[in-house]
Amino acid sequence: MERRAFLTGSVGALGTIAASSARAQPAASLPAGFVRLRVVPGELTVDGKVGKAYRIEREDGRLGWVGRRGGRFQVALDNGLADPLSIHWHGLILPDGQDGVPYVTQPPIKPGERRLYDFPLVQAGTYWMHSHFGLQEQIMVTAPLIIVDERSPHPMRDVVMMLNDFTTRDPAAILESLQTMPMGGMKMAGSMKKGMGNKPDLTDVTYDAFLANRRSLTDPDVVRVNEGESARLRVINMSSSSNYFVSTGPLGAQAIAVDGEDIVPLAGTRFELGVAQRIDLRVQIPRGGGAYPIIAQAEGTDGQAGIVLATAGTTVPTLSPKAPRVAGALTNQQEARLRALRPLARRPIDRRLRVTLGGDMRTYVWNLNGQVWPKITPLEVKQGERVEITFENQTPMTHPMHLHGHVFQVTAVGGAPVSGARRDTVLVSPKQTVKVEFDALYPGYWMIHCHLLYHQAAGMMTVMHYQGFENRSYDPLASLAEFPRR
Ligand SMILES: [Cu+2]
Repeated sequence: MERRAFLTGSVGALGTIAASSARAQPAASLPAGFVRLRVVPGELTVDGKVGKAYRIEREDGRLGWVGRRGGRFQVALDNGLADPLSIHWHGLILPDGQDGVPYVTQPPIKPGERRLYDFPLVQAGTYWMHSHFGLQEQIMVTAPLIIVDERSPHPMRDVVMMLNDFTTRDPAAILESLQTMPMGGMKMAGSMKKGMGNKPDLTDVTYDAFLANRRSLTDPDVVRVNEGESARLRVINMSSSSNYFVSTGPLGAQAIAVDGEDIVPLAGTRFELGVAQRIDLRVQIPRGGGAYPIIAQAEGTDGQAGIVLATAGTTVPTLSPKAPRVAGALTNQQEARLRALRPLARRPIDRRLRVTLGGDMRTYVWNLNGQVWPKITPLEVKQGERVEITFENQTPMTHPMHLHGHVFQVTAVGGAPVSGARRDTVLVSPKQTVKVEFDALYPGYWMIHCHLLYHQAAGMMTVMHYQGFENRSYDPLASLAEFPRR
């Protein structure tokens, strides 16, 4: 019932305002109710190293967007960069034409151009936004997208923890070294490899630092909390190619949602978080207060980032961006333990799709079903079908697999059936098979891809297409011809 209203007028009424300059556009010229988001260049100095850190910011300079369930996502997005861009609203159920995939659902937004987005919010939870253009995600064209549920029975202090991997290098040079050096990044000279004892099957890019809320642990974000209160930590992995272990230390935590969707609470102190995934952790600040670091250590490295929850008058401890030990690999055992709070209704599967994950570090060509983007054949589904996707990982590396515009339920991890979490990005461990299910309700062209930025850029991406769907404002198949090739 909601879907009809949702799709009506979604694409045609929007379109592009050919602004002379996004920078010159005053907020007053916005349509009523719209929020202006500007993408602007920026830099960060992290522990003495300077790197690009672009911003998607509101008028008040804060990153990203916050809304409420039942409202609308009404955003005027201004490209304040010298390059084209395209922003994807990660995890949202939305009209295909506003999904922000350049050359597939929309033409890129030119420098100085404004693009309008307008659709109803049918979800609530922790989402994010990031560029889907080129390698802009690595230079932190990333921001939170939070949808608050005002009906939530347990109001909590909301704390957002954004994780980014930070490099002083040009991402294009990183990709080129991965593609041209023997054994990918492992033979790379210089600062990229310095001091990092990682293995090629865990991480293929070595970073200068890991950041939480864009800060290093040498100068962390200290969030003021009150003793005795509960906080909802919305941890968002905005990294380009780093998975993390998130530790709450002496604060016991309960994971209450993943990728925006509620789960049966899972207690713990150390949680796995793959690239592009989110986890909401409920923590309780003890009576008596104190300072409580929340630490994320990157898989396969000794690098870590974090924030500190601190009550008034507490001394914040000195923290190091280097952990005492190199972290091992994520196991994906957590995934098998997650249970959706509201599982999909059971019904027979109408269509089974198989997606094999292939490629290797040596050639650094990555594929899905043997096909390398953009030379792909879309996977076809029909509206109304219950669809199962089986991800079969044939490589010795973990891949975070993301489906656009849908929320799936994990139904098997490594061959073991589960009534798993509902989410939009699932890790598939080396040689592992993971199954997911969803109802095909949203006609369009929807990307399926590995969310490791350099894998995606090296071909690990395909499209799921609804039979009979045509994008009237934009012809994705014709536009694939424009897709930049290296
Ligand atoms: Cu991958």
